[in-house]
Amino acid sequence: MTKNTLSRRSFVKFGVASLATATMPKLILATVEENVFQLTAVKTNHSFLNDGNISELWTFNDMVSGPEIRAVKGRQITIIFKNELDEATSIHWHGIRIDNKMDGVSGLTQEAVKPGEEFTYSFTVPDAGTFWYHAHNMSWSHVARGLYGALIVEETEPLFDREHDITVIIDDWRLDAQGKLEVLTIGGIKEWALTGRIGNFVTVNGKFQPQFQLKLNHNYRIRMINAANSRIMAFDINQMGAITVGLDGQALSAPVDNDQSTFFLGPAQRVDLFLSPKNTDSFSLIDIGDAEPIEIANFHIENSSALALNMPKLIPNELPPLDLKNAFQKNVIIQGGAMSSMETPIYNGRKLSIVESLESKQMWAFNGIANLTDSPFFELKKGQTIILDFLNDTSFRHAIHIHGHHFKVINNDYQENIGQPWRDTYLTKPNGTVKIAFTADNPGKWLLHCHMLEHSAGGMKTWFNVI
Ligand SMILES: [Cu+2]
Repeated sequence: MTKNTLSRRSFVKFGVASLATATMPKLILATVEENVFQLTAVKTNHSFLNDGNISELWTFNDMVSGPEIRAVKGRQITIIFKNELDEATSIHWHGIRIDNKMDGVSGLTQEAVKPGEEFTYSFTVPDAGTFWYHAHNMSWSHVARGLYGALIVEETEPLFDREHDITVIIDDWRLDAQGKLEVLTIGGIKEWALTGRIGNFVTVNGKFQPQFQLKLNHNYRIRMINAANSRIMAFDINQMGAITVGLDGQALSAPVDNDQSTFFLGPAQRVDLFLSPKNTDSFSLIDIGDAEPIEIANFHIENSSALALNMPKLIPNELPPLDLKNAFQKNVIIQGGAMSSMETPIYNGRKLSIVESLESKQMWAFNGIANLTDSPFFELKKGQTIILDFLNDTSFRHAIHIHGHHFKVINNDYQENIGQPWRDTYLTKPNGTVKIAFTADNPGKWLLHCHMLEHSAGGMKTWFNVI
């Protein structure tokens, strides 16, 4: 946490007044009809500390943490999007293996929707799981101001009712000394060159330290989503007695009984947990990813006469298998940022001077090239498998996200470990290497970028073509 911001302790003190209870997942307010939803981007006046200090947020449907959209696997859903802001924006449906035209990437798959205009998104949701949606035009600014929400795709046969299927969408906001959203630093050079924008006030479902009511021996699914611009969270879920059953919207082939004590949740990543309280001790959800642990929510367990029942079984979605023997291979070096061996990147076809790099804020790159180019980073035929061999040659961690596809980490010998989970976002370590593979079964122009949104805008963004 930077010195010029409020300490967390003072927020905890302030926060007591705004302690929220019974935070059920929000239902979308504007369900037009079955499988048709309305999302309107608007300005929202919001007091984080309930003390009269008002921040102007940008939200969907005037809700801090936008309305939760619920769909059923295999259905087509339609979202009528209206932009009532003063800036153009678009919506990306993170993790959905989607029709490329509907991916919502301004400048690649569509033009950003201008103020006062509408755009209708309509697509099939092929996978049951935990997903989310967020603005994808100037997302470093638009997401920091609140343009995001959960997108939950339910199994065709529901496994949990709504009371037992809990969404925990986590965001960090950067507040100033008055407790208002600090807008001057949105897009600041330090935000771009270092870790990205890290907030000092963490909310769950838009609320400060909400309390969830659970019942003894009942079975719950907890869907955790990291909606922060750049914060890497970490949790010790042994304290909750939970098991991991899904990552990035994809059910694991076998649940993980968490003997390793900590899991990381990088920007845009999701984890699904199963949880059945076995005693009535309340417990806190604590993010231990920062220097100081942050209590972000509390779970209160009510007594109940229910008998313990077996957890339901998740059925993994069907993803296109890997063909590693015939895979196309590409080396990718992640470069740039402060303390980097790369001085400046190539941007718009020309190597920048240091001054130009700072002025244009283009300071990150894949293989020396910052941001989108006219021709794709690589091109694949539909059905081809690709292996991307990453080296993170920077001093920072990066959350590498691939649009339209889910991938597996493969081992150093380029062999598939069948038990590896499917992911859409992978957290790389400084000086770390990782090989990932996916089968390009979905034609179109797809983005590949860091989900630290400042890094992405600062150049760590490219695209590939599937024909
Ligand atoms: Cu990054």
